[in-house]
Amino acid sequence: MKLSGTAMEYLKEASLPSSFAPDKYQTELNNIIKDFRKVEKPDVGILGIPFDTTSIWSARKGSAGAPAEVRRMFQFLGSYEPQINVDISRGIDIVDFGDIDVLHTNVMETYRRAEIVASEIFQSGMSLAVIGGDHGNTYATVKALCKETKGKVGLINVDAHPDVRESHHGEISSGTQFRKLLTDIENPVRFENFVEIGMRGWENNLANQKFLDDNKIRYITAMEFKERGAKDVIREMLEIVLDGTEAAYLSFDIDGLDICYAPGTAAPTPGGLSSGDYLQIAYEFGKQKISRAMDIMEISPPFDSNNITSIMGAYLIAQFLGSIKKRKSGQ
Ligand SMILES: [Mn+2]
Repeated sequence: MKLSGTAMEYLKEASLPSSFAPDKYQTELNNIIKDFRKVEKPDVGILGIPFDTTSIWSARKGSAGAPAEVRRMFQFLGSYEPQINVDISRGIDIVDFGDIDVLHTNVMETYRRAEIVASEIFQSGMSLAVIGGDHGNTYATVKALCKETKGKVGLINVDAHPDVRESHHGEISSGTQFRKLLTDIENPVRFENFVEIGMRGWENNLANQKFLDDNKIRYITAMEFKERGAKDVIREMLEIVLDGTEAAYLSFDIDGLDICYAPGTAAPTPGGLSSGDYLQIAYEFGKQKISRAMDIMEISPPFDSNNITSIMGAYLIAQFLGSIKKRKSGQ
């Protein structure tokens, strides 16, 4: 596929590691993902945003390194998942767009670049998996989808935190993006099409809670998730995001996972969802006809332990790819 000269100017090439154990019966994920310029009409693409300038948890920054580290973990993945019986080695065209050429000293210019590239990708009709970066980057990519659909976007945030703070000194950060997407852009997401899942923990504050309550935003705490179970919560989640919308977007802050599944993040939080819960959410979401994008934010490799958090990122990408294959093949 072709992107405009402007979009090409804002992209940097990213590399995938080569295969480690050739086996004629095993197709590795890295050998399935193609350069976007070489596939005419891809089904789904991967885009990195290596940018963590707006991280409000500055003591544990490092998510700018996540796109490279998550891609590095692709080398451990093949093409088939027995639980969902999906093989992505054929019947689906997957491409890598590389990374946004970010400017670490200029937040709004970086978001502008990400928005331009994401807009062109969405205009082509394909789906997109984004690897951040701090969670502030979600502002740019959701904004692109809102523009494309005049705000008819269903939005899910799986996160320990609601990220609906008021802007810090008027500026956006990794704690303000959802409030801005709901109240402060040209074609905002409607409150009734937004749901937050996994909220918990002592990093939170009452002012944000009041914003959710005042605007009747549906949030499902980690405790409620565990009491009801994944299946029931996912059913409600889909009802909210598919109601009168044209596109749906799933945003994962990796800290929605329990601290034991995601130590490598800015705000590791006890009492959270399991890795299986995350995979189930990604899969059930991706199977929906109007699911257009998923992002994985806040993986911070410098604070990771044995690559646990980065492997989880790679798994979520693979799961999303698998769900799109399933949708495509009508299985
Ligand atoms: Mn969070």
